[in-house]
Amino acid sequence: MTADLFPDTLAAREALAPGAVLLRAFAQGDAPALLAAVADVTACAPFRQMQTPGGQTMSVAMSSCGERGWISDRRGYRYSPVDPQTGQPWPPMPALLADLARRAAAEAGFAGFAPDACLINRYLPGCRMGLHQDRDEADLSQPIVSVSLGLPALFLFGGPTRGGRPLRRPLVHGDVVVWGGPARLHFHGIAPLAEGSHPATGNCRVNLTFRRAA
Ligand code: MD3
Ligand code: FE
Repeated sequence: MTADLFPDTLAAREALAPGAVLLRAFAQGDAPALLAAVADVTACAPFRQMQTPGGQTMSVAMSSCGERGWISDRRGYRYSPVDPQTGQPWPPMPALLADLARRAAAEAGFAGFAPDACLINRYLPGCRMGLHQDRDEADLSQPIVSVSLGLPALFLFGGPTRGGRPLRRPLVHGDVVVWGGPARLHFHGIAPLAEGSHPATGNCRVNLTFRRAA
């Protein structure tokens, strides 16, 4: 249905906030190849639930590809060139992923985006991500591109401070959002994932976030 209304070449664009551009269904056509690439990456760098610095286990399972991967443990949040679980460099970022991120960023006005990190988040029903800021990247003038695949999620979008009621927005299979400019440091999170089944992923949601970490 959405594919007919908004083919890849003419994705619906919606400004969620200054600096935050939703490109609805932008990745829909590429979704099968993206998920195949994710399966290749996670065969080498398996999904794992990391520890927060406070000692909690995150409900979301994560992996990464590219020159850097985001990690969390008792020592803090950071980017690492090596997967601490395998001791090996993260798998290279598949060209299809890097290219999709570059095209989406350009569409939102960020020409020349060259991500060196792709964080892969896997949500099973009940998994959530509390409100947080993404501020572990060296150059905060670079945007973040996020791609939603599989089960829908309720995205929570706050402001530059922790206070206030966040906006709630569904993100569905194939949606791409580019977060830059004034939205780059806004608080955001994901409400607990509802049970469900999606033809592309089964019982889970996969989110890719492309970053320039170093
Ligand atoms: C707004 N992931 O990995 S993607 C994360 O769906 C993260 O897995 C969520 O938040 C997920 O850090 C949300 C949407 C997103 C990503 C980065 C942002 C929104 C953002 C950075 C700044 C502002
Ligand atoms: Fe985030």
